[in-house]
Amino acid sequence: MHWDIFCRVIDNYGDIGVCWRLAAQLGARGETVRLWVDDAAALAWMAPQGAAGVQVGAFDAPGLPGDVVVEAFGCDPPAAFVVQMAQHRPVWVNLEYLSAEPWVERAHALPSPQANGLQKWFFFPGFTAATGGLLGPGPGVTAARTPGPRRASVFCYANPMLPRLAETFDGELWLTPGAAQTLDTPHTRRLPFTDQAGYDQLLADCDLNFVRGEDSLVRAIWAGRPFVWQIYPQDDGIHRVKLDAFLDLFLAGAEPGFAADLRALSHAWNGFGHWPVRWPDATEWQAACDRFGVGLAAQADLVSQLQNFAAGKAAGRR
Ligand code: TRH
Repeated sequence: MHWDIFCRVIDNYGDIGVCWRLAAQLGARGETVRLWVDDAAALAWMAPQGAAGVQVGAFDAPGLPGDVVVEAFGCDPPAAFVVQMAQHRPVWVNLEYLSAEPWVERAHALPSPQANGLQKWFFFPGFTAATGGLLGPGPGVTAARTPGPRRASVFCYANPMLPRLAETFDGELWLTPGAAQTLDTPHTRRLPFTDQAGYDQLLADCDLNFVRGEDSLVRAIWAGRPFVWQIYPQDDGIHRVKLDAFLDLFLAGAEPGFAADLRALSHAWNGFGHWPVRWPDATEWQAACDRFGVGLAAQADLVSQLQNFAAGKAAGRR
């Protein structure tokens, strides 16, 4: 099928990061994808090689609609394009932000009738079988860690706990560009931006990963190493609820002492508490990551679900 993906870059790299992964994974499965983005600057380092089957174009100058239109994060395709959609009648999907909150299961795949007679469908990524799933791991990541001292990668927003991390982490901190690099100690290493495959490899190559936002969280899960998540902060404070919803899922069945320690560390890293006295137990942490990753890998990934969803809706209309 021919897919049009619309992406507005609001902030940071997650909007384009998620859209690029989606586009590239669809392209790898033989779909034809046009990614319409209002700011493609980050693709220069995130995806310098491009991807098979994927073309990138300007958000406000798309061609005629193909078979499926994916509007990322409610970004509203240009009005003239929506007029064309009423004529061409593609399947129209609003790909929403990732959240572990329970209501996502109820909202996933609901219709949203539009004024021009078209139907738009909500598509919610998520961590449980009743959601749209997660963008799967990229190919080519080797799980083997290169030798060397214990190390943690750090990708974060401005974070007052960075000095506490530097004081208490026993090993090297590998800092990605941005806020993490405000830290400067003898045990830090400053990394350049890499492409997405390089970032995925970095996560597999570290003993612990500090990740942020949406896409790097999912990458950390697939990397299978212990991780701490800094959630994207929202003015209304709802991010705390979302963080806890995720921790509830991640820590289900975990040993209670370890669960309390990881929750305390996650809260501190997100500005909701004091830096804890204890690091979570490494063995329990690894076991929790393994359990969570195995469970998720057994579920249908987002691209497969989206392909099936779009094909089903297209067939239903005939
Ligand atoms: O950049 P982010 O903080 O993006 C955020 C979140 O997605 C958030 O949910 C959203 O609401 C907000 O943007 C607007 O974090 P995220 O989602 O991890 O995106 C970073 C992308 O950058 C991801 O695809 C990984 C990629 N990346 C690289 O390719 N190379 C690198 O060196 C690094 C550090 C990241």
